[in-house]
Amino acid sequence: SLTPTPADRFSFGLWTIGYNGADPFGGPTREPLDVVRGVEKLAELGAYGLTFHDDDLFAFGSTDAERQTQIDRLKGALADTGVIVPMVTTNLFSAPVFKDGGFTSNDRAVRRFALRKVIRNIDLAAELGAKTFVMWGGREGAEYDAAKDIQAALERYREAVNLLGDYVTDKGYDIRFAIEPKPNEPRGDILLPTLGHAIAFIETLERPELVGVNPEVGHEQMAGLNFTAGIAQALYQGKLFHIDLNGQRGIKYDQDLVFGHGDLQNAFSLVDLLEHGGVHGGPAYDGPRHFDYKPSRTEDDNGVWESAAANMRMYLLLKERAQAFRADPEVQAALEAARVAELSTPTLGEGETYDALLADRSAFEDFDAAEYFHGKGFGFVRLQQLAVEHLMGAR
Ligand code: GLT
Ligand code: MN
Ligand code: MN
Ligand code: MN
Repeated sequence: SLTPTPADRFSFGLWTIGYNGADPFGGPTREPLDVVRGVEKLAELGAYGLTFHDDDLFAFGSTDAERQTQIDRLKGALADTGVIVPMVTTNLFSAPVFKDGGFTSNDRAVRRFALRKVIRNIDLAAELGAKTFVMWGGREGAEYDAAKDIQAALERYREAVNLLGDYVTDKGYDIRFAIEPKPNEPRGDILLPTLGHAIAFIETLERPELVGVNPEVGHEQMAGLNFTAGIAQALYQGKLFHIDLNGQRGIKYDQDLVFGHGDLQNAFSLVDLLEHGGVHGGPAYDGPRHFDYKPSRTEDDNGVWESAAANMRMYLLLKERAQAFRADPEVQAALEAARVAELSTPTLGEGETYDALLADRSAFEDFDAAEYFHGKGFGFVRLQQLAVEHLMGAR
């Protein structure tokens, strides 16, 4: 069905539906969004979850009382609607104090403050039952090579994440961390710029099992990378803890378009992977389908909710198209002709050693590599044509 329900596990950041349209060139186009109204609207549209940064819910510098009032208002709205908070994150980028980063600022006092701010918000995440804590380090980086000792910065990043791992473990919190990569913006160059960098970094941690990634469609595409392929590697390495869905058109500033409104073919293959890429063809990922988009600056309040609904509808449409693609006998024949499943057969036989491989004349001496290819084209183009026809609704 194309009607979103909580079973679809769609979630939205409070900063997405709450984006007021301000940009580096001009002021806001919309009124601030109250969290209670946000939760009610999401419930009405069929979403199951709301996520937020501390500073989305209560302004930076709020008193304890102001902070508590907002938490209580959120809790009331959750209780009234059944909406849950699957993920929480901390804002270490908006306040001027973080202009050179939080965990990796050159200024040690800022790093200590950042850790305290995160720990305070982890306590809130646990209180609200969130299972994932996202860390997007948009200010962790530099514009100038001499200004940042990158190796020291990575060591401080590591120190911070190790400490937070100790904290949730000692507290007995059922929370895992998800690092969100981005190549640039707001910094000229951001640390852990792609999901590959992040996964390599995670392996250096004291508790790597507690830490995964939260890749965002647009962020990987800003680096010119294939998002679906990156997600496949994150899944392969057991590191896809969360996902930020949106749209991006090419290598430029972070557009945060509606999911599917950017590279539609890649969105199709992504949904196909998430829904059918599991070991037995079932879902490969069962976490929240989290939208991190920005309602365009041209839109009024009505456009905010139209675009929120559009994200979910795009996902469900793509899921429907991907199901039709998988079920089509011609697609199955094209997959067979392309020998896609053959890649799952190990290259060596069971128990075969390199000695046996070296003794196998058919693998080399008698293998006519020069002639072998004739009549053995893979037919990938035919397969792709079928995929695009399904995507277009032409089949
Ligand atoms: C910020 C960023 C997003 C991240 C958010 C999580 S903050 O809006 O642009 O991509 O997911 O901190
Ligand atoms: Mn983005
Ligand atoms: Mn973003
Ligand atoms: Mn994001």
